Amino acid sequence: MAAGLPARDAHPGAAGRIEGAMAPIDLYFWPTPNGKKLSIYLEEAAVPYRVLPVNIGRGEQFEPSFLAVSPNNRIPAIVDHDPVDGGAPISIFESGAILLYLAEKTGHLWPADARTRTRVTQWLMWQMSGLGPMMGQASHFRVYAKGKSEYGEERYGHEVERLFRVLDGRLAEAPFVGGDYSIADIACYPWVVAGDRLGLDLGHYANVARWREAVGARPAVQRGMAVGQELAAPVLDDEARRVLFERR
Ligand SMILES: N[C@@H](CCC(=O)N[C@@H](CS)C(=O)NCC(=O)O)C(=O)O
Repeated sequence: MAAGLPARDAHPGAAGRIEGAMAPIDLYFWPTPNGKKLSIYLEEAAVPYRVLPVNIGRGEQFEPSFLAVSPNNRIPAIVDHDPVDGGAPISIFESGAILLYLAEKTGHLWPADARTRTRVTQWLMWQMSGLGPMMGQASHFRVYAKGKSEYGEERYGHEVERLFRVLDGRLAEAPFVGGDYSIADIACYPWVVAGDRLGLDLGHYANVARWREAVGARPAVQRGMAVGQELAAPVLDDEARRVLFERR
């Protein structure tokens, strides 16, 4: 546990999951779309984990002890005390890298066939480089800094709509992003849900709407989405805005 950060035991939704043979994974977490990718995956794979909250609205992501795990001062990050090679604990940052690491470790929601696996990786990278960052920018301009830049609101709003059309097209040809349900769906799902605050109308994206319902009906997804819901303030206060948007 990083000094300076409050420790927590496993989230109640994961009760009993730290009893297994595997040492619990430390999940450095705040209830944001990127954080929830990991709580969902850990719930899906029934991997024992404990949640270590990093309050990004209070600057805990800049604590040296957290930076030792996640040098980019972003959640999520993990420490695996029980790596497959039996060596020293491994720390990993970047949600896509963590999903790949855990998928390779557990084999869960990770296709055995190379062709399918490549398709899953491709859509995972699409989420990491496109959907996530562009929705982040759209949220910034259209929610947090609303009215400050018409250009920013339009530029990122249109880009998010384009990405939703791409996702909708993919889901017109397959039930899930990679074909079968996989880590690629887990990467996309919390972001598609976050699209609600951008006012995205899923009525324009019928395949995304059908997929969202199917993914959201999974009990592990519901548990993962609920992790840490008691932690975050629904609206960013002034201090959180200063920490997240003004710190240089
Ligand atoms: N590409 C990174 C993005 C992580 C990220 O942006 N995390 C946000 C919360 S969703 C964060 O920790 N922000 C803290 C800050 O901006 O200082 C990932 O997918 O892990």
